[in-house]
This record gives sequence, structure tokens and C-alpha cells, in this order.
Amino acid sequence: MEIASATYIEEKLKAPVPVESCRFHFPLLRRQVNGKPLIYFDNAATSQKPQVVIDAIMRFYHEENSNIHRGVHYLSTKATEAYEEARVKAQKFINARSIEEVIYVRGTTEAINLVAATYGRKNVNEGDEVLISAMEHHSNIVPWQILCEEKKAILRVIPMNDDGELLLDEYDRLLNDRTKMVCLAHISNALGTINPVKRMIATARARGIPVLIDGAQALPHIKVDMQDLDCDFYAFSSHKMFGPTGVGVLYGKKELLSAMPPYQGGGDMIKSVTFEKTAYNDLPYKFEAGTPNIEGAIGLGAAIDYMKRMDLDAVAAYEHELLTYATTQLLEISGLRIIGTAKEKASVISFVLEGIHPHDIGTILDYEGIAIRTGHHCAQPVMQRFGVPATARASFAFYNTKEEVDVLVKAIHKVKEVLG
Ligand code: 7TS
Repeated sequence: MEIASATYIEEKLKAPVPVESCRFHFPLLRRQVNGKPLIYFDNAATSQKPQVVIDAIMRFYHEENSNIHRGVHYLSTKATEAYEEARVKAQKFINARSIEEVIYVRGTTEAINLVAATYGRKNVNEGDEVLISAMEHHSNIVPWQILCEEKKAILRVIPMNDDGELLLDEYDRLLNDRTKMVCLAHISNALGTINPVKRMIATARARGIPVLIDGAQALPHIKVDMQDLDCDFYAFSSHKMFGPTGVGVLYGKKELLSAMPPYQGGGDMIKSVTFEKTAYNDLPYKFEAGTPNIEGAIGLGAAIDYMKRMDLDAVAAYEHELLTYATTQLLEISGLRIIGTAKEKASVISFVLEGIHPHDIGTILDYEGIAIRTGHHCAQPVMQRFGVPATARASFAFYNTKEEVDVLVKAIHKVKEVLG
């Protein structure tokens, strides 16, 4: 197989990508599944990757593979440059103040665990409170639970209404002098709700309480701006935003990161080591022990370049149109109930069908080449809140189409015929 050259990739990376034609850049979307053209509606779990991302990773292994930050030789310098250039791309994409505030991690889960294990361990003590919301993914619940258990602190939860919107009055009431941290999803993966995080961050920060935002579901859909949001920490995963798996970013304000103890010890996170004492490295390297996911970071950089070629406002408008269309079509199916009906929603639709288990829906849709997710979506408390064991979830990206939604609706009618 021929590998695209750097110049070719660079040339391709300059052209704008209109929403209408982006689909053709994603090779996997051309395949068939079970003899049917694939309809990929599992984007909230992970997105597909455009050719330029695949090319960037292949090119790294064909031409530049080497370890970073350690060698003086040509390849190591090239690999280090590519890895660090990707960090600058991420910094600019989220409008962080400097690269010191952009820490590579394995993904959202590791980013949150890092903050809980370092900032949390240092600052949360017995009787303190950590405030999360009722719609968090397990990765923004369990690390805080572990911390609270260890520190004898209390985990408090902001409730939500039947549409899946957080109760802001309750939020304001829950903030108090013992609250040491607020941790919130920007967009819920199970409900699609877009939370008013800017307002919520401002309220907490006015009381001097730091806020962590779980942006795993936000980056693929909306523009995020760290300086505008003014949160203290923000976590996201590359694989949900058209980049490779195994890499993500923890954004943190420099003042906080500087004062935090390291997360893991090892190579690269040190300045000097003796058996008596180790001096830690500067930011962001203090939090990046060991050989990182080099090709992952480079792939993330390519994904960011790809997204920058799109008009992200046009993407948001297109996805909203798709969401409205799909919601209208699905609600015409008798016995179908949508879980998560917030006014501000991203293109995620969780639903249940009366008398039919979501796993059976998923299995029959798979015969039709349609990939949706079924289960609790790592948000069991959300399922408990809505009194369902699981939901079926269709989540859309900008490469999905109304025609695909029509096929989904037809297939759900088939599910009802077979199992209803
Ligand atoms: N936070 C949210 C809101 C998520 O949706 C996910 C993954 C995570 C955190 C964890 O991200 P990771 O990259 O570290 O795994 N959500 C999903 C999902 O909805 N289906 O599969 C994974």
C-alpha cells in the first residue's frame, strides 16, 4: 500500500471541508455490514476516522517512528517535533493560554482520574464535598467516589428534571463552604443534554470552587474555548473527535497544575533523579511519565487539522437539523419513548420501545447494517433516574444523513413486526 507523503497530506489539509462532502473522507463508511451498506450511528461511543488521520499515523510509522524527547538523532527529533506540534494544535483548538496547560493523557477517563488522584487527594479532606451531576458518565463518578471514600468526604449530586436538564436552583443551593470541587459533563452521552456549563462554572468560581468539565461528548459537536469557559480542568478523548484511540487531553489552569503533585512517576516527568530526591519536570511534562502514545498524538493533531477545515457552526447547524428530523420521525413510531428531551441537545437520541428489550432492537438493527448502542451507556444512575434498565441510542456525526435516518426508522418498524 502506498503511503501519502507529508506534502500531499499538507496540501490536502488546506482545502475547506463542506459538511455535504465530508462523508467521502471516511473510508470505513463505504463498507457493508451483513450485506447492507453500513449506517454508523454509534458516534458517541467512538467516531470514524478520516483518511488524513489514517495517513498521518501510517506516515509516522513508515517515515518517522522513534521515541521522543530523548534522542539527538534525526528520527527522534522529527518524532518529537510532530508530537509537540500536535500539542500546539490542541492548545489552539481549545484556546488554552499555553502548551503548559495541555497534558496528553490516555483519554477522558485518565484525565479525570489524574485530577482526582492529584488535585483531589491534595485538596479534599474529611467532611468536604465533591459535587457532580445526576447525568455523569461512570468515569466522572467513580474516581470521585474513590477519593471521597479514601478521604471520608461526601459526594453530592445535582438532580435533573424529567427532560434530563439539571436543576440549576438545586445546584446553587448545593454549593457551600465545604464544596471543594464541581465536576460536570459538558454534554451527556446518555441523554444528549448540553449543560449550561459556562453559567455553572461562573457560579462555582465566584465562590472560589474549582470546576472540572468532562468534554468527551462536546468536542465532536461544538466549539470549546477554555478562556471563555474559564473552567479549571477540561477533559476530552481523541477517539470521539475523529482521531485515534488511546490519547486525549487534560486541560488545566497553569496555577493549579503547577501546585499539583505528579500523577505517575517514571521517565520524562523528571528533571533530575538521585536516590535521595527527584526534581520534577516542568509543565506539561510533569504529568507525562513514560513513553506516550506518540502516533496517537500525531493522529489527534491530524484530526484537529481536519476539524479546523470544517465550518464548525455549519456542522452544529447540520447536526441539529439531523437531530430534529430524526426526533420527529422516531416519535411517529407508536410505543417509542425518547429518554432525554432537553431543550439544548446534541445529536444523541436514547430511546426505548414498549415491550422490547434494547438489546433485541440493537441485534435486529445490526442485521440491517445499522450500528447503534444499547445498554446503560456507562451511566447507570441515568437509567435509574428514568426507570429503565437500558436504552437504545442512536448518535449522529456530521457525516450521517437524513436518508440513513429513514433506513433506521424503517428498521425499527421491522423490529416491532418481529418482536412487538
Ligand atoms: N465522559 C463521557 C461523557 C463519555 O461519553 C465517555 C465515553 C467518557 C467520559 C469516557 O471516555 P473514554 O474515552 O475515556 O472512554 N462514552 C462512551 C459512550 O457513550 N459509549 O461508549 C463510550
